[in-house]
Amino acid sequence: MSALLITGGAGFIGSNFVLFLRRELPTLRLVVLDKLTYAGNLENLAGVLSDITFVRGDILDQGLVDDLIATHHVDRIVNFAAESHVDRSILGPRVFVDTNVTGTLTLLESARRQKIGRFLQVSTDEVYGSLGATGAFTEDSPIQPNSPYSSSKAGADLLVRAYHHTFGMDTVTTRCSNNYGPLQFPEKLIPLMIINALSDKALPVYGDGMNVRDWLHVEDHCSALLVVLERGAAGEVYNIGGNSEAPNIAIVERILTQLGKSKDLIKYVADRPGHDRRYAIDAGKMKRELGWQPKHSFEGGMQATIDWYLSNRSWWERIISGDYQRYYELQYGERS
Ligand code: NAD
Ligand code: TDX
Repeated sequence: MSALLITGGAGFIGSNFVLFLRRELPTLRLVVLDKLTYAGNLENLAGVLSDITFVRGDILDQGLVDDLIATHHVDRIVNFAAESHVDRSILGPRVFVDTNVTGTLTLLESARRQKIGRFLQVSTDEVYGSLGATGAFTEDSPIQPNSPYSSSKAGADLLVRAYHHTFGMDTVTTRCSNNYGPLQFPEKLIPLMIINALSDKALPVYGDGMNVRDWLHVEDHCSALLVVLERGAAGEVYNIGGNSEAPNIAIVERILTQLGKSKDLIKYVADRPGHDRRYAIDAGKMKRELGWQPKHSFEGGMQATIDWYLSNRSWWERIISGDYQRYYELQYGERS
């Protein structure tokens, strides 16, 4: 019987996708390959580990990927595995190219040689660069990445495109806006601010706090990915977004209000170098061609997310007690 290979399935979106598939398609065989970097957490999959095949390993390991595909009769791959944090890509870009570009190439090569049925590349709206005050990214917007992270994701997207055009591989690429929801690693804006507020620590807002992101609940991203995996057209790109734009400062204030904490905790700090001003996704193609729409409202989704972090303290307390502490010092220690 065939299986779906999910790479990066112990991270934030990947683990939500595994849990989502177990609920939606319980008979589908899942093989998860994850290196368990600082961002990968096997605890995210604790409830389903006995129902899936989990392999700790690197997407750069061609022999391992070849073996997994052959042994488990993998016929489709969804690639989440990546270095995903923009600030880390500014501190050290090399691993972003290794994992995001060369890692994707490694998967594509195994997929091509073994004639995989479909390859879904999970990409990001950040490959399009930054918007002015109006407009939204469509699938035809130029690729203009501005950070080492987004340029490495763009590099991977271009390889996926080339494998379709040159080798006739069945590939689909999704470009999603900012996700939020349960199990998000606390280096990202929303969980970082929730946890700092709960700990009465300063909330570090970059620049003037008016950079805009377009937020989508992670479960809506998962439902969109399944639709693209099953019904997307080969060689196509699909933008995924929730039509929920907000400036960062509004998100931070919302979190403080919901937690009953003082706005005095907000601390404006030095801006992120090359900080993209605004992202907004036009997800019209997903709606027109595949009938997909998000289900969560931003208000309800945020309320539920804050509640999740309140009731899952031990999950994030274990994370922030370890290696993450050293990154936090490096990233925020000297910032004024
Ligand atoms: P994450 O950092 O939480 O998880 C990444 C996972 O990949 C981790 O489990 C990690 O251990 C694993 N990984 C890293 N390097 C690996 C390697 N060499 N081999 C095998 N596994 C490896 O990231 P996320 O936020 O869940 O993002 C998942 C994907 O979605 C990424 O490709 C990201 O670019 C994309 N994306 C994320 C967002 C977002 O808002 N988080 C939005 C759009 C697209
Ligand atoms: O401490 C902070 N203070 C702050 O003001 C952090 C961590 C972030 N920010 C700002 C920077 C951004 O404008 O908040 C915004 C969101 O930042 P991140 O959570 O780091 O996300 P972003 O840089 O927008 O990228 C995210 O969305 C697209 C994901 O991390 C990527 O993986 C995804 O591709």
